[in-house]
Amino acid sequence: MNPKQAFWLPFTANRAFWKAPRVIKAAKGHYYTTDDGRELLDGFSGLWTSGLGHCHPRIVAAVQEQVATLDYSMGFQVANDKAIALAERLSGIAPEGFTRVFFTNSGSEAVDTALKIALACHRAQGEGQRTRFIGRERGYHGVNFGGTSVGGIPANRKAYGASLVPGVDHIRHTHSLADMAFSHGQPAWGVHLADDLERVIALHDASNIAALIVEPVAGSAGVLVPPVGYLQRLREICDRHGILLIFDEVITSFGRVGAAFAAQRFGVLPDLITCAKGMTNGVVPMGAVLVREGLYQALMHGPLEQVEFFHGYTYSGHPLAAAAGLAALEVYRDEHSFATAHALEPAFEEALHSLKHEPYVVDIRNIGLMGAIELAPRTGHPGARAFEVFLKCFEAGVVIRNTGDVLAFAPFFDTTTDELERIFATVRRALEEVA
Ligand code: PXG
Ligand code: PLP
Repeated sequence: MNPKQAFWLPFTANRAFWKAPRVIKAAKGHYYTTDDGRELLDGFSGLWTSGLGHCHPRIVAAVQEQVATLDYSMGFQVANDKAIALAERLSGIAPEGFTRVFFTNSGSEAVDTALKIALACHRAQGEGQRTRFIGRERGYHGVNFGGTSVGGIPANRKAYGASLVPGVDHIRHTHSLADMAFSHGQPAWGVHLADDLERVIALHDASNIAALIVEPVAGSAGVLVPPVGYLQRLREICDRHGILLIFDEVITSFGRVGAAFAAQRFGVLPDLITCAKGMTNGVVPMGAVLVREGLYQALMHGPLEQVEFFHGYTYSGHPLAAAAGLAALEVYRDEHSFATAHALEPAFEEALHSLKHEPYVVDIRNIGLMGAIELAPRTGHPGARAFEVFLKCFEAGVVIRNTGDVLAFAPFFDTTTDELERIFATVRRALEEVA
């Protein structure tokens, strides 16, 4: 074995990777620099993470100052000033009523934390039998056991079989090529798909169900945009049955859909929100669960010296991550970043949909600055065509993302029309070449 290949890459075709490694060594603004000195235009904002661009000077400065001031302090029974300040700021931009913030280090940890909060709150309210979770087909909720179990991407579940968390069921996903291909924004068709929740509730009985977890816009499965009225109907059904609604906003929060949270854009209030990625603009790993006051209060009983929620990570509220988060939130506010992102949406939509007649394109979907182009799979080799397009774009100096047979796009909030032009011209050429 070549010792240079000790690094096992996540969600990567490792053997293919090491035949022709793609290695980044620097980044600034909208561009990466590779180890062989090439400049690449980033069409995916990191990994949905970095809407403000790479190495934003204010976030860099905040992290540099923090690391020399307080590197780490014990996070259990002791707090640091930056985590306290960030929780207050997050609660300030969250939808009305989300008064409490539990910090994690990733979206996956935020998801597993939210699932545990849901169980603990039901139990504290005398409904300890509510232990089942409902997810959705094609949902992605990270890779820990809870998130993998409520997730609905078959490849992510296959290797773990019956060892996933028991008591989980899934409702149908919302995508239908026949009924909504090439929709701009929210599809007009499909609100009735929310009624599938009633089927699953009838099967298990509402009294056994703790929570439903969905992404407001499914990201990893290839940008599945909720049909008009769909999220509202999920909310109504959950309310009717006392089921908590968790919005997994790891991708959709902090400007990606032109608002602080997708809950605000779609006008639907969940009970718990998970977020990560854009919280620090991707600069330091961090996630969080935002919790409504009533749920928090449900756990705040018993003797004062007693721990109310037996859960937490060594690095929950890490001062470096919190400093990065505070700086990111300040930039979002000072530069009106969410409005900037919202303003770019029409140009992005137009550029994306201009590829409608290119070879193999069977669907194009978008909302906010999330976009997907779905390709017809190559017979016997699912995903191969999109992977080739990704490779060709990378060689041509543009970074996009492929998942299955979907090409995904996530421009920066201030990506220019020239840059959009370049991204999609590069994809167009790549599609013609794989033809
Ligand atoms: N929930 C959602 C909705 C996510 O999108 C996670 C949880 C997990 O977060 P962490 O920080 O543990 O990765 C995510 C992460 C892609 C892609 O290509 C998306 C994610 C991660 C990697 C790739 O769409 N989302
Ligand atoms: N494994 C061991 C042996 C540990 O001691 C700890 C934390 O103390 C963990 C796992 C969990 O690590 P973290 O708190 O960073 O999630």
